[in-house]
Amino acid sequence: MDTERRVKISKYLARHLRHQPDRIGLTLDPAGWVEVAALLAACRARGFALTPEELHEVVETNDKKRFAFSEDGLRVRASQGHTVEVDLDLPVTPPPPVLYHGTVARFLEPILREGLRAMTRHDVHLSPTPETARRVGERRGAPVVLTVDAAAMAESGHEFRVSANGVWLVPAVPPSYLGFL
Ligand code: HQG
Repeated sequence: MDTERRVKISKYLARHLRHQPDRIGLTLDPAGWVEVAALLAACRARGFALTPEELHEVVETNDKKRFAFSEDGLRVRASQGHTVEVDLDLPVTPPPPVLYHGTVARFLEPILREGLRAMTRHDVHLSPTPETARRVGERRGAPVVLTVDAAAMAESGHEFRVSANGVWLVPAVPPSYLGFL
């Protein structure tokens, strides 16, 4: 499969496994899973046919491992990034001492005033390295990387979780834990 097709399938899956499952008549279970067979049928019915092999290739080779199969291989879900209500059922996990958030200058004033908020997603997304955070910020313009004192946050009871693809998730980051790289 060429890169263009892979990206097209990845975007289609992200749209329907994170944001608008009902657009193609799908219902996610409470943890965000959908039967592979139901997903393929729904895609086909909406004129976006893909083969089981293509689905496997996209899930396995995705640059950010955005999707994952269940252990039995019968279900698939997005690993994070949902705007629809899901409970990914991830365990609370002690974070590394420092995490990073990539953003852009125009958001800094509200971020430093009110902290990082989840906005349309479930959680604030934090990166384990400054490089990854920079790439996240670059989606919107010249990146600005903020540090998050995750050790101090965890110490005062904030709950961190980590997605299957290594994104750290926390409901919010108060401004006092933020710093500049
Ligand atoms: C900003 C991509 C104003 C925040 C990436 C960000 C990531 C505030 C934007 C994943 C704010 C939200 C998530 C506040 C936060 N006031 N702006 N108080 N608090 N913001 O897309 O972290 O390709 O929901 O800085 O790689 O950019 O989709 O979050 O700029 O992992 O798999 O509000 O999305 O992954 O934007 O990106 P987003 P994000 P995928």
